[in-house]
Amino acid sequence: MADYKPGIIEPKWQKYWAAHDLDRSEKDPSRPKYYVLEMFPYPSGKLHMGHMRVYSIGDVLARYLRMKGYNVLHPMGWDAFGLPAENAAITNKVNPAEWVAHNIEQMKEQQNSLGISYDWSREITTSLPDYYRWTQWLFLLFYKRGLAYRKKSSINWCPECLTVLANEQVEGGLCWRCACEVETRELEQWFLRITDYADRLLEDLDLLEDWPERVKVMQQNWIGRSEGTEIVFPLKEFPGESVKVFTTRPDTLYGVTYMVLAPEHPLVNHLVEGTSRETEIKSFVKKMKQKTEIERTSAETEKIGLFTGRSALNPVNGEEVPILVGNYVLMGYGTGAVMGVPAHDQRDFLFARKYGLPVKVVITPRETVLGPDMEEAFEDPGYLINSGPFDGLFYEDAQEKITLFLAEKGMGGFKTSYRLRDWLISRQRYWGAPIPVIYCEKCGVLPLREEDLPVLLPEDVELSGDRVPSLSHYPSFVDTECYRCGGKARRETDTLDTFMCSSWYFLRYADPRNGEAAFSPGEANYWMPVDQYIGGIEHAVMHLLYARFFTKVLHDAGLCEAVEPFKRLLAQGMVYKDGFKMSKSKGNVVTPDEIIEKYGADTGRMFILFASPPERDLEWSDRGAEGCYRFLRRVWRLIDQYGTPAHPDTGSVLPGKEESDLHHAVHSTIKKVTDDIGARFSFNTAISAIMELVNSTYDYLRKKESLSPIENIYREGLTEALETIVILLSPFAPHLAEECWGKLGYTDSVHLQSWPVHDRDSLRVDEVEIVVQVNGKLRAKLMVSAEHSKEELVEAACAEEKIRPYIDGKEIVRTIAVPGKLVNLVVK
Ligand code: ANZ
Ligand code: ZN
Repeated sequence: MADYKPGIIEPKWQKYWAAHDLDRSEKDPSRPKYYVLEMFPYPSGKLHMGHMRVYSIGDVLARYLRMKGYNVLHPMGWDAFGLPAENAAITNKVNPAEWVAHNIEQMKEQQNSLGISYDWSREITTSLPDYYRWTQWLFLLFYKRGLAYRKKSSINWCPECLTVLANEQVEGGLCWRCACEVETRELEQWFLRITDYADRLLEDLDLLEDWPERVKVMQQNWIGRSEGTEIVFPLKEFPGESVKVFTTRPDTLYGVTYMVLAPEHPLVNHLVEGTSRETEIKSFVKKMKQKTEIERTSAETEKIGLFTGRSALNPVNGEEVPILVGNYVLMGYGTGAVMGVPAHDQRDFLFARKYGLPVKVVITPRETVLGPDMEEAFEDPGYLINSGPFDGLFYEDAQEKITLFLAEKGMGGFKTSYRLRDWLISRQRYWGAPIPVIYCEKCGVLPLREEDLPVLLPEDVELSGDRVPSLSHYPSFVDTECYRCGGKARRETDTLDTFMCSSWYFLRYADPRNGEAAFSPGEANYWMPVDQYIGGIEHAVMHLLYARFFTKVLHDAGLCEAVEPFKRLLAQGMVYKDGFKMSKSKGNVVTPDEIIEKYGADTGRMFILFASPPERDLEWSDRGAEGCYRFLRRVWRLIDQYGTPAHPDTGSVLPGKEESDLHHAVHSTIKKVTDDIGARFSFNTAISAIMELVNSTYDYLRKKESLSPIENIYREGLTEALETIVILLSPFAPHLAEECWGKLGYTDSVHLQSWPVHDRDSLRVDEVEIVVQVNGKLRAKLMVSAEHSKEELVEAACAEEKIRPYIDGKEIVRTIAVPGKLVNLVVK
């Protein structure tokens, strides 16, 4: 009897699959397509368990769907630009391009040793000119469509990484990468006008039925649409001039007792110029500009205000309100100015108490009248008082009436504000795609022409200091000629944010070797959208939002039919060990290499998929891995012993009760595994179903063997069981399954087999149809096991898709279950 030796069979089959191009995919309109995509990695050089988990999930799907008859696209590539490569290059004194190339080779080898079925003919690397020329081309496309622009702006600057960070890259005032404190600076920067797409990015979340709700909520909050009113307050000391505020509570306009401007508000200087407060205010403004928004607005930060000595006039009653400058008002939101209503906003209430500003009640619940001794703001719904002609109105009606009144007087109107800002894409770093723009002494800012692409990164970089100098240090790169006037020009030396590279890579996979275009619409439209995208929750906002934005712009440009890039999204959980996230600093890392070495890739894949559903966190356990290894060995022995033709084949026995039980086990397993993988990604339960089938098969053999002679075996039934086990196992343990398939006498690949279909008749024996009623009305019929208990019947009824809409969000007050007949759910 041969031993299970993954160290020998795994490399053997990996070579075989590669030599036979088993995972190649071509456009084929005659077959339904399925695009499975795992987020491409940054080429750090080493795969970790998190990688192994995502790839295992993607690979099970890809292999399963191929066997189901889909034309599957399952590509892999490298998100290779960015800071880590640059830093590693400095540390190791190697060129970033070389470092990246070397790491890619290593990681690819590791991926292959896991038996992941990628179509390597479609591999892409974002730092190679054949890719980044199209990233540059896309920048030009955005520019032509008015979606890329340059402006001077105060930006988040990381003093450690020496680069600009997008707002999304600042977490709690700290750089997301190096966790050092972020500063604010003024620089000319390139932006993409993502705010033009805010509404569509928000509304189209509704199209994404198969995205996790929490990811959609995160995107929603990030976009942050808010409907309110803009109100114009004339300035008392400067007739003809005014300041605008954005508010969601125009109904409280009569309760305004002060106004606060953001430190960066353009009016601040003007208001205090030449007054006694000038110095104090200017130094406050300067100090505030050095802090990040997050710091300034966090709940713990004390709200500070300084009086300017100037006043504004309330447009509805002409009342004078003092103007302050405050740390908590942000220039980037609304208009950068707020009206203070201490009686109805708790933040304003605390602020007013602190600075001795009056509190004026204008909203009251019907019965009570709130007095001046109130202890907190009244933020609830109510009716207007002290509000002139609007007294007595319910607050919501007042919001509309007051806004219309203001609009009529030309003093305001309805307004929608967004939290989302335009996307800052320039980085002052070497290792990125150069922004394809030149500055001519005569002609000014000029985007390059398509034929000038790619703008190549210079390769002879200096690796002496503590960072690779930015492109501005390479005169041979900077100095150029203007294509329009032939005069002297200078190249843009900023590079593109790497999130731009990853915002369209899924389209490039559709047509990766195209030298004439980023991709051809024919290929893209066949493969897109990605049917299943798999990756970490850390990309819930930035990457996914940017990719959605790019897809919409490309759609508008007529280059792709899809309006959303990712039909279905799976955010996989984290990998833990001993209760902590696996990390070098915790010293609890288990590497894929160790696992392959010890048990083989198949065991590693099985354990990862068996230990926890994909969205949940996974706790690594050596015992669990050991268990999976033992299971695979058990399968191996089963096939080795009974699958080989060496075993006496009688073929003469007729099927009896045992045989029909085994047949039944085979088909109910097929059904369960198919449902679990295909409909629910419930890989762990699929694996345990296969384990049970292996047990049932051993049970059958044991019973038969006890009735020696062993010729009692019904060969046909046993073969069916063994083949089914091998095929069902093949997406999970592809190498072992391939080897076993050979032992069963086949010469083709198990991965080219069709996925089995369960035999309905064999299951019907003990399945019965029941009707499900909700409040006495027939809503569905379903097939259930005849042995279901009352509880199981109710459970099955509640889980039925057709029933869900009738019970979701309702309370089930009573259930009636009659086995073999019906379930009635009484809901309220
Ligand atoms: C007066 C008022 C009275 C407000 C009241 C609220 C309650 P959302 O819903 O998030 O859009 N605000 C406006 N611009 C601001 C800025 N740049 N920095 C800080 N705060 C700002 O919030 C809108 C509310 O946030 C606005 O409505 C404004 O305060 C404040 F009883 O105006 B409100
Ligand atoms: Zn010129």
